[in-house]
Amino acid sequence: MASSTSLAIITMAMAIVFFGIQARSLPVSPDPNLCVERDPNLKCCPSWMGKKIVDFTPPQQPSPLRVRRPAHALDPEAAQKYAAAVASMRALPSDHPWSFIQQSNVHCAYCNDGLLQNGLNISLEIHGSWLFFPWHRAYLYFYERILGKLAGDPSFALPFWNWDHPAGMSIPEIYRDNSSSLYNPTRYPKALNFTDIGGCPNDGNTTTLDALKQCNLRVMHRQFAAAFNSSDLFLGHPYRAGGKPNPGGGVLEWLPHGPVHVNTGGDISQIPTSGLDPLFYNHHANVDRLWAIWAAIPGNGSKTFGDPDFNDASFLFVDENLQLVRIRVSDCASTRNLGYIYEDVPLPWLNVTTEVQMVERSVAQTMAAPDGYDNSSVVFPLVLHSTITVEVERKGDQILISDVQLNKSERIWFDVYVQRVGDGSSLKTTRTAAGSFVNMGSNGTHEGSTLTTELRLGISEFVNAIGATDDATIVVILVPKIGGDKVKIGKILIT
Ligand SMILES: [Cu+2]
Repeated sequence: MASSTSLAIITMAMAIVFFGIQARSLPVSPDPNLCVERDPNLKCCPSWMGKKIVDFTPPQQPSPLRVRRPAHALDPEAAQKYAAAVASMRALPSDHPWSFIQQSNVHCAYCNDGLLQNGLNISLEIHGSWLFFPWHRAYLYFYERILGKLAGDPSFALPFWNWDHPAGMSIPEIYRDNSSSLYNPTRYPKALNFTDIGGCPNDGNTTTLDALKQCNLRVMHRQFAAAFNSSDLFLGHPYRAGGKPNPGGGVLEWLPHGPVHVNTGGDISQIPTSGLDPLFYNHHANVDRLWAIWAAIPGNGSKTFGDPDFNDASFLFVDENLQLVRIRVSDCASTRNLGYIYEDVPLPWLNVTTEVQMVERSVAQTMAAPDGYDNSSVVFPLVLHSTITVEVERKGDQILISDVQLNKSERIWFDVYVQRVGDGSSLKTTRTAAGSFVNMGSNGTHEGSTLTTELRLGISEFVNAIGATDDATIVVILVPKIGGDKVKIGKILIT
């Protein structure tokens, strides 16, 4: 009797310890008093350190609902008002929290190892995890309201760069006039003609602009398909207080988000300086819009806000009343809650079919033995000096490329293809791109830290496309595009 009582007590104590640990919530939040200047040339700690903090309250209804419109379709009056507001922002003293430079610094401080996690001496990083979408939503919210204040227009709405529509697949006109506040001289001239959202380079191989745009639509479709039914795939991996930065971004953060930055060039192509290009905010408005589209798919919205460490993660921003505001991820659950919506525009990528390439076996199987794939020649971990081809056992419908090691400041880009294991006699085999890994890097503005992250891609649609639905193994091909010799791959699994 005595022993069973003590057993029960021990069990209870263990349960308390166990559930106590389980229940301890660990949402990420910034330290309001600490920021480290990592780069003397790019002082980006915000001017609000140490100020009194107020909790966010959503805009009162019925304040006007702001309607964000595509930048390429903005009427001249709206474009003029927007440019004038950004000009007012640029004219403010550089230490004013609303100034253009301070607005840019906010992004830099949250991503260049500037701000620290509250009470912990660890950098806070808002890229490469589930914080990516909500942080940028909150950031644009305050940016838009400050512009509205400067414009004297409470219904002012930030336009979005509609690069997922053929009409928006280049730098919109309103950003091109070099006398406008919306101009930035560091962009690549070639981005004026066409914006490659990832994998559709204007390199002369694709003959017409229309063909390039169709390629973009296929990429857009592919990326959405790779993430549409999973919040982990779409939003990115959990990132809790005390956790390592960059546990792994969502599929769309890698691409098209990354390539649109990189391919536009100049300030916007590097994380710490990207806020110095006005186009940055409109690029991110489109990223935010894609989140809203994804969340509207039945079932996805509720998947998003289940974990208290996600819901309660919080950020600090200066608002349009010059208050320092703490906003939680749960406040960002819907754009309506934040007083804005996106104009409904067509989604021409929605019903595009997944592209399957026929590849000469000799090209596709450069590392393969005549009777199959010789995995023994690929030993992990490996540096991605050149294309690698591995046959992987298929346990599920997600590719996991894990223990990807790189320096945060380096620009890295590799593509992932899936290919059917063909019979030995066939001369051709089918393959399709399943996604990409893109780290924008910071071009040495700050030494950067080493990070270990992972890329996860949903592949059911691609497996169907190559006709490998019943296959027990799939061939995975990694093709380095930028900085392959600076990235190490830990392992590849299909889980
Ligand atoms: Cu970005």
